[in-house]
Amino acid sequence: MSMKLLVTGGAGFIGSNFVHYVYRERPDWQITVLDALTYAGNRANLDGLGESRVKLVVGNICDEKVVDTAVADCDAVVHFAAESHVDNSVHSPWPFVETNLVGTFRILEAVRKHKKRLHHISTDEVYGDLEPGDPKFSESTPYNPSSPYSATKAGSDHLVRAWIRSFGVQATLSNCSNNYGPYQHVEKFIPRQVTEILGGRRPKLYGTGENIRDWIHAEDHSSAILAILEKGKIGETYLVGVNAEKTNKEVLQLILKLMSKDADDYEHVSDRPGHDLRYAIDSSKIRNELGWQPKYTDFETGLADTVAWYKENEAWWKPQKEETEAKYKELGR
Ligand code: NAD
Ligand code: TDX
Repeated sequence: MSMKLLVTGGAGFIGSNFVHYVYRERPDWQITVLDALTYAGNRANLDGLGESRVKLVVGNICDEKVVDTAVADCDAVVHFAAESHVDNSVHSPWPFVETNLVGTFRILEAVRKHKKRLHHISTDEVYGDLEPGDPKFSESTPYNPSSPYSATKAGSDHLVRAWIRSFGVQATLSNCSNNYGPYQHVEKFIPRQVTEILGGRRPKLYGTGENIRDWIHAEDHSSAILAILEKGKIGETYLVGVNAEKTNKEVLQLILKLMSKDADDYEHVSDRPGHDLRYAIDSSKIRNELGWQPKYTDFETGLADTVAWYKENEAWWKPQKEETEAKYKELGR
């Protein structure tokens, strides 16, 4: 069935990967991207997509009128738009409260009014962190967020569930683990390290580097979202991950190896306040109920593709780099 999709935050990292994925996989769908083009959004992320099928509306999800007009004109909304970087949230929380909570409220009110299908994108960080031996997060893990970022994402999930229960909004939710792949802003761990090395500097590990993240390629996250949009049960939450837990030190040393550097050619910098120790996802539900399967089951292959993308796309990341490192310098990291 042909569909008119509204993608909020579609000029950001995962949103744009999703738009490219849907463009390829569903050739008769129309896509409108609603994006404020904050420091994290980039028009260039949508380059190469035909204007007859993909339209960019530059606007803020906190703006009631803009959201109402965009939602009225679509069949379904996939809601990615958010402030997404934990370090920024610890430094300056207000934009997180505004976009992640007020913005999600605006989206919910518009889908309620216009009776549209919604898929809300969330994160594993809403569950807090795990000790190394603890069982992985599942759909029934209690919420226990640690940072202003994860607290506002948790709040947005609660709003979505309340709108489902109280108003019958037709929504699904997903909570995914750490994504990597093309178009990720250089403030994030993997692109920061790769572009530091490309710029002739040493990469930077927070604290001891023993913190564990569960890595998924953004293309696999995209295929999971499409599966939920098409086959997911209204009101349900699906956790998305590919069983790829790694310490930050392991990831960094893999990057160093892929870029032909010595394994100890990096710096330890001061740790993130409140730094979550470990995230890990049990994705049995989406695999068993929706038959979803990832493509990138080997992390090193996906990481090598990503390193190659940053090598080939210096013109894309160079303009973000100086300002990003200036912010880190202020934080002492
Ligand atoms: P990103 O920061 O790269 O992109 C966010 C996009 O939203 C940008 O294009 C930005 O311009 C836009 N935006 C921000 N505020 C806006 C506003 N008020 N109005 C309209 N647009 C606005 O983020 P990302 O890493 O692509 O994350 C996308 C979503 O996925 C977020 O909801 C995030 O919580 C979630 N998520 C991310 C990860 C990850 O590893 N990056 C993992 C799980 C879930
Ligand atoms: O320079 C660095 N050195 C370092 O050791 C940076 C930028 C990060 N780190 C560490 C902190 C984390 O343990 O690497 C890990 C990953 O850091 P980020 O890329 O900032 O990701 P994280 O904090 O885990 O959050 C990400 O995954 C979940 C996304 O940014 C969130 O939007 C998503 O919800």
